[in-house]
Amino acid sequence: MHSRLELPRVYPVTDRRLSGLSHAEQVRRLAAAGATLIQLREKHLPAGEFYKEAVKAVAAARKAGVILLINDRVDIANMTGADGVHLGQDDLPPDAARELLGRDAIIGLSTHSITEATAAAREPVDYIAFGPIFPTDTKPDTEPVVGLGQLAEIRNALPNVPLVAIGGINAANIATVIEAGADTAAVISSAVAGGENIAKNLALLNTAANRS
Ligand code: TZP
Ligand code: MG
Repeated sequence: MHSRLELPRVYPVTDRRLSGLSHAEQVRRLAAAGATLIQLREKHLPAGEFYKEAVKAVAAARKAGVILLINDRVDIANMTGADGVHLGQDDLPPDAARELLGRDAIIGLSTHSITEATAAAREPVDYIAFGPIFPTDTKPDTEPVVGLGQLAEIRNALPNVPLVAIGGINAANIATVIEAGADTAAVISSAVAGGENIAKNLALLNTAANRS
């Protein structure tokens, strides 16, 4: 584990298709709605287009004073001056990303089992993400659902690790993931689906998360 990042309870992740908006516009709307930590997730554009979108999104994040992490692509995080990267198990390993991005970069790592999460805690990362907690349509190739029970087991095994829950989280169930031990819920569809609803979506998520 690298450092202790102050995680907000709600961590929105951008999606152009679900929102119908550019990443930069999603960052603006999410920041205006109170988000402080945002992830740019782009699975469909070629690298050059992804890079151009990321440049604009990083500028929007700077202007709004929010932290922006790039999903998967350490090179794009590096070149755009983003605050860091969110890595999957098949991306560059955390120590290589750390070497490229430097000690101040924020690095998160996705895990899908207790074994992966325990191994991730030994890496130079700032948080561990765990999921999918609930079924989700947003990531079709996702790993099997892990559930609240395994989330609680990870919290027990790794009491001090900054822990992000992901997958199928919405205003109706966000309190349960916080109660099971997550510091934060990463949310895609319940935050950005139907871009015009972002402010309302975030308000509902924040109210529900902070009630627990
Ligand atoms: N990783 C595990 S589940 C998931 C990712 C990226 C998708 C989460 O999307 P949603 O819409 O919040 O369920
Ligand atoms: Mg990934």
